[in-house]
Amino acid sequence: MMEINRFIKLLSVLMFVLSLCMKLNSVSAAEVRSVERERLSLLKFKHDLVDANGLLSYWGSEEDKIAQFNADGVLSSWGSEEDKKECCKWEGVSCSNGTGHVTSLNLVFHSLKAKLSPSLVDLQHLNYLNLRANDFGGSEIPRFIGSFKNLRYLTLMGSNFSGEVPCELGNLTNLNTLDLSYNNLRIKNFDCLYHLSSLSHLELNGVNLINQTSWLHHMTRFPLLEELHLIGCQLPNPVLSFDIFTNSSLSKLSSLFLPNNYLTSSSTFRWMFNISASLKFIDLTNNQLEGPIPDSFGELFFLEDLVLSYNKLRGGIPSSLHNLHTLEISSNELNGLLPDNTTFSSLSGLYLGNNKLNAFHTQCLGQPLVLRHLDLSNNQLKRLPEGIEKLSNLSSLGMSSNLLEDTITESHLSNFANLEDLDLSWNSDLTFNLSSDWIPPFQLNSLTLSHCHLGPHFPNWIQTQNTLRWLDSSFAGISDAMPNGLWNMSIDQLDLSHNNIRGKIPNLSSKSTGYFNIDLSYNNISGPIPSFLFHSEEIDLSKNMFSGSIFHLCTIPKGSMIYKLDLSDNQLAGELPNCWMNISGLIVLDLANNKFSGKIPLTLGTLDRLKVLHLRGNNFIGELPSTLRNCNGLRTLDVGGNKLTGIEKLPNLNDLDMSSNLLEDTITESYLSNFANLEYLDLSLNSDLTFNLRSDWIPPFQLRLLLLSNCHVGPHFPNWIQTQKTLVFLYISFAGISDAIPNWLWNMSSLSWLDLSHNNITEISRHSLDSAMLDANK
Ligand SMILES: *[C@@H]1O[C@H](CO)[C@@H](O)[C@H](O)[C@H]1NC(C)=O
Ligand SMILES: *[C@@H]1O[C@H](CO)[C@@H](O)[C@H](O)[C@H]1NC(C)=O
Ligand SMILES: *[C@@H]1O[C@H](CO)[C@@H](O)[C@H](O)[C@H]1NC(C)=O
Ligand SMILES: *[C@@H]1O[C@H](CO)[C@@H](O)[C@H](O)[C@H]1NC(C)=O
Ligand SMILES: *[C@@H]1O[C@H](CO)[C@@H](O)[C@H](O)[C@H]1NC(C)=O
Ligand SMILES: *[C@@H]1O[C@H](CO)[C@@H](O)[C@H](O)[C@H]1NC(C)=O
Ligand SMILES: *[C@@H]1O[C@H](CO)[C@@H](O)[C@H](O)[C@H]1NC(C)=O
Ligand SMILES: *[C@@H]1O[C@H](CO)[C@@H](O)[C@H](O)[C@H]1NC(C)=O
Ligand SMILES: *[C@@H]1O[C@H](CO)[C@@H](O)[C@H](O)[C@H]1NC(C)=O
Ligand SMILES: *[C@@H]1O[C@H](CO)[C@@H](O)[C@H](O)[C@H]1NC(C)=O
Ligand SMILES: *[C@@H]1O[C@H](CO)[C@@H](O)[C@H](O)[C@H]1NC(C)=O
Ligand SMILES: CC(=O)N[C@H]1CO[C@H](CO)[C@@H](O)[C@@H]1O
Repeated sequence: MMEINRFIKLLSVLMFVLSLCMKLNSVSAAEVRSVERERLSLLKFKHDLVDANGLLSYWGSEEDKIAQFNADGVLSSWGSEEDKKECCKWEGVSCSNGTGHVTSLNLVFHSLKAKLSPSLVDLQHLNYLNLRANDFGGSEIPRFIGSFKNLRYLTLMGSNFSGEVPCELGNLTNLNTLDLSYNNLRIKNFDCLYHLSSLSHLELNGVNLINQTSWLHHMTRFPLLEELHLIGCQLPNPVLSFDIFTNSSLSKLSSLFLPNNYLTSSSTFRWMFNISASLKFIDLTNNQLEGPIPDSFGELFFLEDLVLSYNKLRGGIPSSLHNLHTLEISSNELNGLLPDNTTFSSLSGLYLGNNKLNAFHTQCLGQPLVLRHLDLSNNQLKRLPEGIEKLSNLSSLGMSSNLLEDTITESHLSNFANLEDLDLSWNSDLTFNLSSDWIPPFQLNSLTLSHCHLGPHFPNWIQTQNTLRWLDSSFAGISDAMPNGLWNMSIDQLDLSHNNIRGKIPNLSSKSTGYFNIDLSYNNISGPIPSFLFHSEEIDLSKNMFSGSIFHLCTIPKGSMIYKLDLSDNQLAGELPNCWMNISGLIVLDLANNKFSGKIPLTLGTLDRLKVLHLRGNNFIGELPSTLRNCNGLRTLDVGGNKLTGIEKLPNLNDLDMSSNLLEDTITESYLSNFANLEYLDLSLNSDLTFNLRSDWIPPFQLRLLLLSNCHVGPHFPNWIQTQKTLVFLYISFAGISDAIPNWLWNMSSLSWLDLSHNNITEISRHSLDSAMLDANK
């Protein structure tokens, strides 16, 4: 049997070699050997990897133990089993069609943990190496990187390399694209890289160049450079030596990305217009530019896109920029208009949000109307831009947070056939007067009209928006019933909160999708909560008139995505369902101030992500379920104002409110010692709750708030309170204390609110009286 197996194995190996030879029949034996060396070198590389995602499981063989170790990985195609012999078919590996040599290795985004194995040197025909987003454990880029003579494309972005970039990298004279971004690399010796004479695309984002005042000079040594990315390099202003300008060595540079650096106007505007006449794209976001935008941008004849956001530029936009396609100058201090003697006829995107513009007109935008995106949000505009209705090709219009006082009518909007995103929010004097049967010419994606006068009637035209995904009409003065059609729309973020919306939500039993986020809080919506709303992730229906039970919460599918459920301040009633294990992602649950009754269900204890639980102001009876102890993340538990009779130890609580219940327990040290992180404790208004704590007890917590009024605290003054140096609120009225007020109380420096009324305290020591009078005099 063994013999036969061995024979079959041998045969198949022979056939494989034969087939390989037939395929490569034009290739010499030396070539075949060198291809085989490449294959072994890849297997060696795999051997050195720790495969976080199990990616490499297919690379390997019986001899190669790694195979088992990586049983289910993505690189499962890498192996030396018979069916995996041909490494050109391995995941991420490509070969030359003619010779079979490995020419490309693409292991992007695999979180592989490794060192670069020297065995890779055998891949002499490699022209493409992409190791982006892996983890090389903070190792240095190995010197042998310089031996891949044919490499044209090299990306080590975000792969956890550190240390000095080796000089040998400069040997890659065929390199076209080099990306070393977002590692922990230093480049001390730029000179070694000067041999990279074919470089056309260079990215060094996140490399700290704070001391490289010659960075611009270095760049001029790459004469074929077309695209340069130096984002977040802490770039200083460059030293401007004469030869930077005289030898027009950057004549091909067309894209310059320099956001998040320390470049200033006085320096930048001296070199930018002279280093290359072919610049098409410039991004200087978040530098230290200030003062006016220079006219000289006009000398960059090919400039199409200019981004100057997050600087301190003032004034207006020079007419020399009239050829641009996109102009972004958000978050500056602009206060000037577009020049009205100039036509910006090719502008398709104009982003001027977050400046100090107090007027804007559109006549300079010219014909044809190519403007697609206009953002003027966060300025001081009182009027809609004159002629805005003529911008009929607009796709997005953002004018939120201005001082608009206009009345929006159909004539403003009826040319916008291509509008997709409209944001006019936070203009509290902006009014809408649109007829209820208006049918807009557009189909929006997003509509944000919060904090405007949209009401009093519900804007029915919204129902014509079949593609609407995001609707925010909160704080919009709507005082009307909701149209049923609203619930059939494809919206997935819906905010109608803080209006006066009436009516019921239809029970669309056929609807199985809810919302990412639905906020209907602060309205007057009544009737039961339909099941489909529970298919959402973040649900706020608080401060309405919803009634009925929430038992149908149990009909939602297991593994539901709800993480916030706020149903507080409604008229909901009945017992709580006991199916909380279906909503295991819940973090915030607020059912306060309803008419719920019965026991608090045991399955609440399955919510191990729960942080905040409000059940106050209902009619819950019995004890807190002991399962709540499993909610390790629970920080806030508010069950005040119910008819609960029992307490529970919940070690991680920050805030415990069980006030105004029917608690009958005796509180001892062994109970309170469980709460190491407690800051707020309210057990007041439990007339059968008794405190029995030793006078020398030292609690594990430092409270800010302690409310024990209307409990049995006395007759002795609770001395342990003197250990609570952070206490601000202390209320112990109606608590049967008859001891004298201790002196230490007057030394509690953070205490601002104190109520000891209605006890049987007859004596205040001389010292305390003095201090108290001192305090009163202050
Ligand atoms: C190599 O072969 C593949 C498939 O036959 C083909 O898609 C590809 O274009 C070829 N590549 C070259 C460089 O000839
Ligand atoms: C980089 O490698 C070091 C050393 O192994 C490790 O401590 C660190 O977490 C890694 N960083 C990242 C972002 O993977
Ligand atoms: C590669 O570069 C290093 C340092 O720049 C140099 O010493 C070495 O001779 C070069 N190797 C080859 C093979 O060109
Ligand atoms: C820059 O130079 C300063 C002063 O010489 C030095 O302390 C700092 O480490 C240098 N920073 C870098 C990133 O090289
Ligand atoms: C610029 O040209 C001069 C004279 O031709 C030369 O000496 C200098 O090295 C060049 N500088 C650059 C950055 O190429
Ligand atoms: C527009 O006016 C400004 C200043 O008034 C002037 O500098 C600019 O050359 C004019 N542009 C055109 C195109 O006339
Ligand atoms: C309107 O925008 C579309 C999409 O960008 C564009 O193709 C079209 O040319 C524009 N219309 C005009 C009149 O410029
Ligand atoms: C709304 O527009 C109509 C005509 O379109 C007009 O009669 C009415 O007075 C306007 N209402 C307000 C409040 O401006
Ligand atoms: C919602 O859509 C369904 C199916 O398209 C339809 O039967 C139903 O009448 C619609 N309901 C409302 C309230 O528009
Ligand atoms: C909604 O309708 C379904 C099916 O018609 C029904 O089972 C369910 O009880 C209703 N839910 C509510 C809250 O009325
Ligand atoms: C209050 O104290 C006085 C004297 O210490 C005592 O006679 C009286 O019974 C106490 N009253 C209460 C309600 O504890
Ligand atoms: C050194 C040099 O050529 N400087 C020029 C850079 O560009 C500005 C504006 O175009 C000119 O005024 C400078 O002479």
